[in-house]
Amino acid sequence: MHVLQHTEYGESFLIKNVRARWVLDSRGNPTVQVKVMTEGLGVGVGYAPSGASTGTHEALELRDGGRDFQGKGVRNAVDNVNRILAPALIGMDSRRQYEIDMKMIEIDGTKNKARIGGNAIVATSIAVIKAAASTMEVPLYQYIGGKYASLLPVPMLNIINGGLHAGNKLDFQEFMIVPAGFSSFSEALKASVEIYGELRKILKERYGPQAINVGDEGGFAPPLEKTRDALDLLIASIKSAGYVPGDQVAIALDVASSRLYNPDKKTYTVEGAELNADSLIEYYSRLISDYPIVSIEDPFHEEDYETFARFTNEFGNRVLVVGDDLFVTNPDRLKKGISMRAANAILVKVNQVGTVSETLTVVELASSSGLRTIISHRSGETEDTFISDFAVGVRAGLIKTGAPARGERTAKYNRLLEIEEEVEKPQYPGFKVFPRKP
Ligand code: 2PG
Ligand code: MG
Repeated sequence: MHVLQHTEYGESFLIKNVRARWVLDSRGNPTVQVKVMTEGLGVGVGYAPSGASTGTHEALELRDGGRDFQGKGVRNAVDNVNRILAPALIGMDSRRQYEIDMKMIEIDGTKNKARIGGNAIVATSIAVIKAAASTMEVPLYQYIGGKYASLLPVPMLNIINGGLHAGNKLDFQEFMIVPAGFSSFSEALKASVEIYGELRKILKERYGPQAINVGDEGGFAPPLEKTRDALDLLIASIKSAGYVPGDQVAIALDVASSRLYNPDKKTYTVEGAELNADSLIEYYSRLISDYPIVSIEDPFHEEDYETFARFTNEFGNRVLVVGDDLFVTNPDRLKKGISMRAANAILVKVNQVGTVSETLTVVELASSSGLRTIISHRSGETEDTFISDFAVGVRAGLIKTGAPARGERTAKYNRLLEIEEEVEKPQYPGFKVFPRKP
């Protein structure tokens, strides 16, 4: 409403100050933090998370290179916020998220946010939306989703880490438990924590104390080599905690298969064998029959829409086929995926595309096309809990944010516990967000 803009109330939303600095992420690497203040004394703090298994088509994370921080410094990204973005945003209405995000994109001028830096832009974008919510004095999830946003997400907890996230020989990157057979988020989280505790015990007994070291996302990184050994351990831990695999707790995988792909031979290296796409489908098919698997992320490499589509056609009524590196939260790549029916779910990471507005566009596009959305952390995270509020705000129904361990992961779960208590009538969708109960 036009009138609002010119009242005192409207003026309180004007951006008064934007300030960036470097802080540390969960791997101890520098990252960008941005604080935005409004005239009405609203404050929003945003952070850039950071991936290890990044998709080729992601927004560019601007790193300084050189000797400082082994080349991982973010001085340029921080300077770009303070010197270029700040003067452009000061005086703008913090509620005009889209306008602000488009302004940053225009200033950057590249396709992948390479000049200003995807890390600089995403931290600023998140800080702006938080500052607006804070000025309005509503919780962020309500600012995004309205007064009645009350759908808590089903968590997918990565409790055995492999691939690029761990120093073991597991080919698949993530082995997740999915506590879908409960009636509330807190009960589901409680079960997950108990299963995590049982897994710790079992690993220590079988493989010794070294086996309970944790990887980047708080999951254990035991010295395993075989996918089925990891899956058997999940089943054993679920049972040992007193829960029923499949009925109460299911399993999800992130294969992150681009890393296993050999483009010259067109094969994937899995447990020492060279598998072509067909053999890999066969391999997944046996896993789906033998274990209560409800979701497989990036089963094929990031350019192979065709095999994704074949797989979704055959198994999409049994599992979520999730595009992460395939879609990189990019509207154009998602559109292509939708037209080819390449997947039935998308992993959503704000920093892959680089702004809150573009992420909202992707979520809307996915939901309106019948795809499930899973809001996701990165392997390099901070104490920021933006994604918890975002997941509730957009009614995603699913969140992936690591094991129930390490502060940067538990911060997200803790925030969801808080939201569950705060909303009037919290809902937990359980197995409804999956094609079927395994
Ligand atoms: C993934 C993510 C998060 P990264 O592949 O899904 O788990 O990992 O942040 O390293 O890309
Ligand atoms: Mg992934």
